[in-house]
Amino acid sequence: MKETIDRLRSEGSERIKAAATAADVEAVRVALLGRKGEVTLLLRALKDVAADDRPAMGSELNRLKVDLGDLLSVRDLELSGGSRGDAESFDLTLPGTSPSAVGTNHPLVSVLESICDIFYGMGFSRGDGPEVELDYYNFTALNFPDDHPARDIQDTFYIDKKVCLRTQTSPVQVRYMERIEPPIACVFPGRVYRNETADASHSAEFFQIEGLVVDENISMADLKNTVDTFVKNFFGADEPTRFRPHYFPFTEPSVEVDMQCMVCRGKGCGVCGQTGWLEIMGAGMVHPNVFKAAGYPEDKYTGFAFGMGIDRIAMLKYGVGDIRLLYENDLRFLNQFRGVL
Ligand code: 2NL
Repeated sequence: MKETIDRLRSEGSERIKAAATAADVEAVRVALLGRKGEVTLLLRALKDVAADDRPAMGSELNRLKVDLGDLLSVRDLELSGGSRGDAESFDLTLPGTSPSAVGTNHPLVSVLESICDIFYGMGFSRGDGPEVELDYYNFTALNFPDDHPARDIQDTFYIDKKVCLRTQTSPVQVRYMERIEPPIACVFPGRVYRNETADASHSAEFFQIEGLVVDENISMADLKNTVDTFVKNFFGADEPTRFRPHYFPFTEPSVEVDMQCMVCRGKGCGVCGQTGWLEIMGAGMVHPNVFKAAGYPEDKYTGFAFGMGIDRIAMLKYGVGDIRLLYENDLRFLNQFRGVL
């Protein structure tokens, strides 16, 4: 049997070397190692070898089988254009291929975080709460009368009679005041929902950030200074701001805050609708009824609150003309913010 093994080793490797196509290699594999191949038959004949010689013959035969298998694989690789033995084709010191699509923050998230950073700089902390909210916290505690139009199912998404998707982040602040005594300075960013048909400036979901400052002797002057500091830090220039009287159920007095248009510097242009001013937020002094709902003692505290749409702020700063672009996740849009924000 030893001679047969030696013959198969030399003949076998010659036949493998001579194989000129992948089909040739496969034919030699079948002839040597297939079910009726010469090596296979020899392995089967092992049982007839004298018991003393069997272990040595067995291991010799197995080695032959492995070696021929290796030669067949190498020949196969050579014929398909690869080369297993060519160490120079691998340079382990080359840098790896970098992944082509690493995720980034969405521009709205980047804007949200940079707005928060500015308020942290003024000593604010940050609060968070549920998006599915009791109508008590979303409306009643905020001094909305029972017949206020915002409560209508045409404006608000209801889960059932008493539960809705929050339409602003103010309910989080009522929950916060229930738990925490003044002094308070806190911002509350988050997603809010309104039952609205989407167009270039409306979306049924959008992001808002509200701020709340409560202590003894907080005044409208504190509000004005906070707003100006924010505008200076976020928009980067000394754009003046102005307060216009307004109405909200949860503040009294209430204002809308404008900043001078940073495109035309107040002269009037397409961005500001020829007015020279851009509305950036609503604000006011917290209504006593809201303090009452939160359980604060009467007449002890005053406070200001403000709310702004993060989408609108992001659109103003980056010249985005349609809010829907912020929710469609079209990479041609999103990739323009890569590394910019
Ligand atoms: C807007 C107006 C505003 C508030 C939000 C607030 C919260 C509490 C009490 C009083 Cl708990 N006020 N928030 C105040 C004024 C305006 O948002 O136009 N947002 C986009």
